[in-house]
Amino acid sequence: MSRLLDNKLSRRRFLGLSSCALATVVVGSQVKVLRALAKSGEVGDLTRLPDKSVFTSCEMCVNKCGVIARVRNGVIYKLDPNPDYIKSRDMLCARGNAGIKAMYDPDRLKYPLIREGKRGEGKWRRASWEEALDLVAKNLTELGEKYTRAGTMFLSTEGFQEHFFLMLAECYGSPNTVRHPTLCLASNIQGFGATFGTNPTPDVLNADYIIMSGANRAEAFITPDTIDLLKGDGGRRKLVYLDPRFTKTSAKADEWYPIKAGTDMAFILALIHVIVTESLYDRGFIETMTVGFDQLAVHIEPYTPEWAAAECDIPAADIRRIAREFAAAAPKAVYYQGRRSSFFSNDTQMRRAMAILNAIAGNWDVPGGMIPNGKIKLAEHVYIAPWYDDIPDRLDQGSVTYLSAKDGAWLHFRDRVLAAEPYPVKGMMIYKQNPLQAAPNRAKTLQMMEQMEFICTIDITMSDTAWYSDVVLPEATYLERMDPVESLPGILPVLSLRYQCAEPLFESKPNLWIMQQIAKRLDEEVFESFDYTIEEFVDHQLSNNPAAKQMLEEKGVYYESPTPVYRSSYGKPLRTKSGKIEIYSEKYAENGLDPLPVYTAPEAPPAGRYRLLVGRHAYFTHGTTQNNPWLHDLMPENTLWLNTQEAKKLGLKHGRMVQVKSPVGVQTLKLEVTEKIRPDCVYMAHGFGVLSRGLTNIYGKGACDAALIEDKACPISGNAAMHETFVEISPA
Ligand SMILES: Nc1nc2c(c(=O)[nH]1)N[C@H]1C(S)=C(S)[C@@H](COP(=O)(O)OP(=O)(O)OC[C@H]3O[C@@H](n4cnc5c(=O)[nH]c(N)nc54)[C@H](O)[C@@H]3O)O[C@H]1N2
Ligand SMILES: Nc1nc2c(c(=O)[nH]1)N[C@H]1C(S)=C(S)[C@@H](COP(=O)(O)OP(=O)(O)OC[C@H]3O[C@@H](n4cnc5c(=O)[nH]c(N)nc54)[C@H](O)[C@@H]3O)O[C@H]1N2
Ligand code: SF4
Ligand SMILES: [Mo]
Repeated sequence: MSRLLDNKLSRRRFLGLSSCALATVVVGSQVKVLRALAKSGEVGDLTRLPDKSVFTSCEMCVNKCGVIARVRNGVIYKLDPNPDYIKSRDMLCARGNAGIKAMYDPDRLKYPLIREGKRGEGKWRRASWEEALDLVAKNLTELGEKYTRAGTMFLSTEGFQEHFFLMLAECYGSPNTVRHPTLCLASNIQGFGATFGTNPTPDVLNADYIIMSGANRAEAFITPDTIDLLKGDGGRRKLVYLDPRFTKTSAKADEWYPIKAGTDMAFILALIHVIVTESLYDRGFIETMTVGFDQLAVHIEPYTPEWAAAECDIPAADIRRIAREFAAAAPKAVYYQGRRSSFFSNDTQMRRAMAILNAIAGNWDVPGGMIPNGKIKLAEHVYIAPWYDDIPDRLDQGSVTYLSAKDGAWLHFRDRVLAAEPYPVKGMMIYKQNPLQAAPNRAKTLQMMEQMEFICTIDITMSDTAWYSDVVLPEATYLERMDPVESLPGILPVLSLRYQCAEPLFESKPNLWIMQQIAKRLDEEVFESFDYTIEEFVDHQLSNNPAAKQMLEEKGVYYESPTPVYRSSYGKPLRTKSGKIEIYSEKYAENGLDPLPVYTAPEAPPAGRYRLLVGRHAYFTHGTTQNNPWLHDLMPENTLWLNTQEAKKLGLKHGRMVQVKSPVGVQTLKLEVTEKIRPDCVYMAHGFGVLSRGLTNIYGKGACDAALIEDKACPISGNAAMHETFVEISPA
């Protein structure tokens, strides 16, 4: 039989499952996956030429690399990179290759399921789509009557079919969409947005000097451009890297500083101090393109390198030298902001400091600088959402200074649900989000879910969140769907199209179909907005661009220029209040916020406790790929990184089980004694310690960071502050 399945055929696992009746009902039997595949034929001799090659795009992480699926007899036997796809070109990372196993995974969701026992007990009944969808529509209708339509929240995370889910929320009439940005990058969007009017992308391949802090690019952007970047370009480009941990990026950097966590702003303000006091900035650029430099010059006076050195554990001489080198390389010099900014509660102001340093280097929209993202336009999807008179404001309205009406503020929203303030929310519709792993303080998320009258999750696996739902609907995986065209922004913006590579296995269905079926049951008027096929939808999206349609068909990707276009923002007002780059933010001053970033030191870990850090691991995407059979084999569980000297002090040996206790939870996992982390921090990879017995590879393995992290947040953007939790470690 094919390599696609051999992983699951080990006798141990097979027996393990068949001896557990509950799990068998949930995940279906392994034999059924084999049968489904057998029906579509053997994979056969892999040396023969493939029958069919289909363009798609990887859904294993946000990067969306270009993929060509090789298909024989209806079975996908290999995923290859699409060489025409500029960013990913000739490679797919480990997760991208393992995408095939997301489809041929015995643990995948196969049928609609309806909960039988208590929530989280794991007793499920296989249901027909008809019955499951009727139940969803009935609950949505009843909840709407009881609590208004705002009484149901719609949680979702980026994905090519997310549009239809957000449309359902709007057409149903709930303002309460709660998306991932406040667990991810909301402070970056806010901090850079307040300065440049947008969150730009660093042009790393053309930069001569890069300072990267709070971003582990070698494990978060595992693409050829990262490899080009890390190769160092014959010594032309210098990479200075700041991370309390020694990561894969540290290994490739020219200089690595194990900065004290939470003090990046001190380092940045000191760089600005040197550049301003030594007049190393770009005067002409500052005069024509920015506002507020004079206020900055006064503001940074106290922030000397000597002061910063004591804060962030980086020698003053190095800070001074790095500032001079950065300024000398400018404008081909960038302070790289990364993507995730859910670190500390001062995150938005810290990102402002990053943006200001970039601005005074004059690196705006030039080669090697900070480039505003281009985006290729698609024909707009116009639909009419019904109007309901009784819909209140968002539940989290007013909870943070700058609330995104589309994304909400995740942790604030949860607090208001728990307080039923200002109104009750009793229904949850969830698409492609797994808050029981992703949102800090898992106990609180469970509490929120417990008080819900109805929870429906649409997923491809039995995630922890699905496990605690009432109805679970199986979406077809990305390889089994045609998806809408996605316009991916960036320095090299592209259009990406996912063609269907294989028939959906079992009874899984694409999200568009699921949304259509729910809409139809809710209201004929609502259904009108969903009444098209995916092919018709794609044709409409491309109706203003026949060249794009042709190139997508021929190459699986469309771009207008294969090389970056610079200076397109010059001569036009930026999307800030003044139309210029705002070093000093009037907007912030008017809102009672510091108009220039003011440093406050993070709380130090109390004696005997350690700061818990989270961050990317190259094999895994968030809490979603740990159970994937191929990736699971690479790393079957997570460990707690603890510095050697601290382990000695605690008398704890490498490999022993330890208990990790925070103010909100306790977890147990294996200790990894290592020099790769500062003595005041500990780290664990994300996505283990699951609650769901439907994830048979990882259930019972490792520990869950979300169960330990306290729910603190940035008051400006609402972004979660995931690195402000201190933990105690003791023998388990
Ligand atoms: N402790 C901790 N928490 C974190 C982070 C961290 O590093 N540590 N990272 C944060 C960041 S940056 C982010 S962006 C968020 C991400 O967290 P989430 O927004 O929850 O996203 P994922 O964890 O990717 O979960 C997505 C869910 O979608 C499912 N899924 C995958 N593909 C499909 C599909 O095609 N269709 C459907 N319907 N479902 C699918 C997966 O099985 C999974 O259950 O987590 C944040 N939370
Ligand atoms: N392999 C993989 N790639 C991914 C993802 C994934 O889950 N897996 N998720 C994608 C998503 S949604 C996102 S948002 C991005 C996130 O990717 P990145 O933006 O690179 O962010 P992280 O890896 O979460 O965190 C970066 C590093 O910050 C370090 N750090 C912690 N505290 C501090 C501090 O105070 N100062 C400094 N200087 N460093 C600190 C951590 O140790 C960590 O190594 O990755 C994307 N790519
Ligand atoms: S980086 Fe890896 S997982 Fe992410 S889209 Fe590319 S191939 Fe897929
Ligand atoms: Mo993210």
